[in-house]
Amino acid sequence: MSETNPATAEVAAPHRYTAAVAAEIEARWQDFWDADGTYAAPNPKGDLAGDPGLVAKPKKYIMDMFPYPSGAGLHVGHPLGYIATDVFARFQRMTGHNVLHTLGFDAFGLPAEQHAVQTGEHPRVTTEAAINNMKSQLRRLGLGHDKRRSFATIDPDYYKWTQWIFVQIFNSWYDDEAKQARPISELVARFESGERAVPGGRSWDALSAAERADVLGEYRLAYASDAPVNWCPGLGTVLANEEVTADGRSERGNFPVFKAKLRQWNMRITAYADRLLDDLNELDWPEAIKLQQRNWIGRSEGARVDFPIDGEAITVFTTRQDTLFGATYMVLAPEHPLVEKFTPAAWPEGTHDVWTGGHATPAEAVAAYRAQAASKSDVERQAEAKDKTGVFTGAFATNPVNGEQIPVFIADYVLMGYGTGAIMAVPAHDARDFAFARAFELPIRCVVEPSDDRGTDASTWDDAFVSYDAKIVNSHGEDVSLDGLGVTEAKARITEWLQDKGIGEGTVNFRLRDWLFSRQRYWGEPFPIVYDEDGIAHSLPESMLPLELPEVEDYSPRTFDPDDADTSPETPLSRNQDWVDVTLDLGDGRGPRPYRRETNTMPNWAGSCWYELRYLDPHNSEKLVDPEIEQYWMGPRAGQPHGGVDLYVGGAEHAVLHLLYARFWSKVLYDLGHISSPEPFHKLYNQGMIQAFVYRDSRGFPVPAAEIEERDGAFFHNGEQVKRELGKMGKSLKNAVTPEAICEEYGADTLRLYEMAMGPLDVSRPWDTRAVVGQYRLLQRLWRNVVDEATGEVTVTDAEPDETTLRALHKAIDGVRQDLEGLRFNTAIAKVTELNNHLTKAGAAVPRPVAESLVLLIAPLAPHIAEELWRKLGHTDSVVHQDFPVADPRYVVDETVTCVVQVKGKVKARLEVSPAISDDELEKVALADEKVVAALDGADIRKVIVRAPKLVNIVPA
Ligand code: ANZ
Repeated sequence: MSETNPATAEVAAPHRYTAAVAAEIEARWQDFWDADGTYAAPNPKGDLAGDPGLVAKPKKYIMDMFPYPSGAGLHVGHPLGYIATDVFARFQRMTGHNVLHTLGFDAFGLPAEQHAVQTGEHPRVTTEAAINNMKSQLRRLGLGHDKRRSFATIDPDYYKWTQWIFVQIFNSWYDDEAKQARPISELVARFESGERAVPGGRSWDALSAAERADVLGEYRLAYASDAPVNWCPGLGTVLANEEVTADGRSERGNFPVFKAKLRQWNMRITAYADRLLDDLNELDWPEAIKLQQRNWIGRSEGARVDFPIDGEAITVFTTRQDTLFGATYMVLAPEHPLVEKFTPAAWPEGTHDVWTGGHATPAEAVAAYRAQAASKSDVERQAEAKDKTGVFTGAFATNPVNGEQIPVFIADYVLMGYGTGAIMAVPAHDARDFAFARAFELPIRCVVEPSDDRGTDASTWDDAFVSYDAKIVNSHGEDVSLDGLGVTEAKARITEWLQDKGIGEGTVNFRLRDWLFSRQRYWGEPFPIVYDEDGIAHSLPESMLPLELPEVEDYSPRTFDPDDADTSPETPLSRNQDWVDVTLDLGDGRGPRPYRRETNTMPNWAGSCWYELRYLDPHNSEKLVDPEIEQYWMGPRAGQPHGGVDLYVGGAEHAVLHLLYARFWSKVLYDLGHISSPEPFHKLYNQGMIQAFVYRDSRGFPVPAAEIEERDGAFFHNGEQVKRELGKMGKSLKNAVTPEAICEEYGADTLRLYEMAMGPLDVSRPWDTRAVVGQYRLLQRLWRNVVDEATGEVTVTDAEPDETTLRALHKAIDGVRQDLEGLRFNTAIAKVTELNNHLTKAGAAVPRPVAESLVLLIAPLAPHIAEELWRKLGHTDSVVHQDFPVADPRYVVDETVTCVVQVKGKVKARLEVSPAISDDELEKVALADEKVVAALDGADIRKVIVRAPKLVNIVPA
């Protein structure tokens, strides 16, 4: 279609769909939808109860990963997922569902706090300003959110319940027999009655309050402990492992991170390792994400084996107990508590020089090596490629299967936090042990028969032979032999033998660690915890929640010289004395007493661990969530045995932490009877990223993408040629495009269509502002098919649609329905475009039922123009709750074409086939035809020439 000069076009076509018309329509319908409550999803009860007719429908709960309200606002890359869920939600509304779709804000966090540190402005002020800015940006996109259900995690009404959940977790323990969390009071009752022995063997009555608190601390699902943590003096805070880079520095700020022991809150997520793993099977998540969760949880089946030493034992964890006869030395983590105990005063007679590291005594060698290891992160210590370092402790332990005395080393490739912190080393069959044995001239003994031609003399090998599917050799002792067994049988045999002897047992080990749950920050949820004069932690009663953040003078944690490991954290909250030291009556019968508040705050993840529940019942001040309402939206049902949100869309970067933490909290709340769904998100979908072109000048600096000129495939900025590459969109790369800019130029419906048309939703794609106009033209043609551009009158006719139009319409309906259901929005748009083009080409007034169906088809994608045209077509109720068109199957089946089949150049058969049939398919059909078979009469075929769909020519031999 030729472009007309816009100036003259306006005169000739005053009612054309233009950016100005779009702006007017969009603002008007957005106001209407808000005032009308068009997107309000009724609950079965409570203050959001409404329309029982709607509640009787099947529900769909469609959710986005909520945004952090950044001061920079949104660029066009951010709303990709929000538009997608909106299209899907609108489609579900039109196919008979009561749809819950809303969006809140994940608003605690570091950027606002850092801004506060720099400017003294309260983080709440900047955060709320950012929220308001984002809300207006999002409103302009026409997202059909139930705004009554929106909230921010910083709202005291919200974090009251985050704190309340913390209290529930604190006051529960994991009952390994029942495999579920239970109230800690039940455990106390069992200790009191003697039904369960108190660890340490004393009676519960005989313990002091502090001793009892210590015992319970070993069971609580939220507990404080002196834990080795990642202390970052440069940031003044402790970091989770995931926040530390592979080279042992802070992900944010790039400061050194040290191992230190600090009293910290932890969540016992490890108690749920098995359930977190097993329940993944029932979830409709991308396999890649499930795999990442499985790896993170890291379940290993193996054995614990005791190696006797000086009348005691060092216990190792191994997944290869079948290789016990090949263990020629042991390694303890440098921090292992038994190291001192077995380290002799002097090097034993004949100690190898390379084993001592040049130190005069074992104690000296150990101390020096420990200092060196402490400065490295776990990841660095485990790096495969690195040279293996370590030192002999001077001690020998006994290999229990053959009585051999084997030397005990410390080395940093063994981590204290995994297994037992001690290993038996089998250098012939483990790559790390092999490298270590070579470096320290230790014996290497083959016990798994190599499948290649290297032979069984391991002293001649270049690397370890690693196999789980081979025969065990060289493995017989006085009363046990594994020779000739496969790996699996050997594992079973030796485990049984160890168990019989009482020196080992089969065991399962997890890579997952407990979740470090405190931060030395201001802008987070305060802990609902106070300490009494004995230092015992008590949770606050519900009546004291929310515990609001106090005002403070200074928002910064105290930071230190980044390289000074001998420092410890000081929290911003601890500086408000009036808030910290309080007299309270906790309602526990002890009356008013002085307490000191916990001054750490919760980590960023806390607020996003349960927000899917708050959307359900957002104003409930009595309960976390009303059970009936939770059951309605989240409860288990056919195909969703663990319940959960029907569709959760967000970036793949949240594959592990957020999703794992949220799953954990759901399980605890489920165990304690507060909710009916043990999983928060039934179906998960990761949208791709919108990328953008970055233009760099000759010095490599990005120049503003908006100022680039393109000539013959080259790019210029102010006359200078620049280089183009693909990168992230954002301010720093000077290529951010705001949704407002696109809305202004074309309207929100065009922006929505463009983002959805760019490609499959889960694939990343480059933004191209110049291509947006394509979708604008689609909407202009759509408009023109319904509205006369000169008069503004509706042009549809009451004449019956012809057969080809009916076919085009019903094929579109059928395809668009399937595409929207399958989140294939790009192909849905292609089908709508095809139909629209068909109508444009037909050139005549569009029959009313066809026009109406077309408007309904595009309504989920471009809701404003659809609402406008729907009303223009004479309807008085909103397009939002109309039924989505259903295809008439008579018009969907393909018309057929006649295919001529020749044998030796003579026509032998005519077949009715689909015009879309492939050459292969057509050949098969032709060869199977009775008349063709008869004509061939068993002759061999030399050649078949196929020209689908019309001709097949068979040449017999
Ligand atoms: C002997 C052995 C022989 C091993 C062999 C492997 C191969 P996954 O599968 O990841 O659980 N290991 C145990 N604790 C360790 C620690 N704290 N630090 C470093 N390594 C540790 O790995 C289990 C294996 O990793 C264990 O099995 C142990 O080495 C090592 F041919 O024991 B194995």
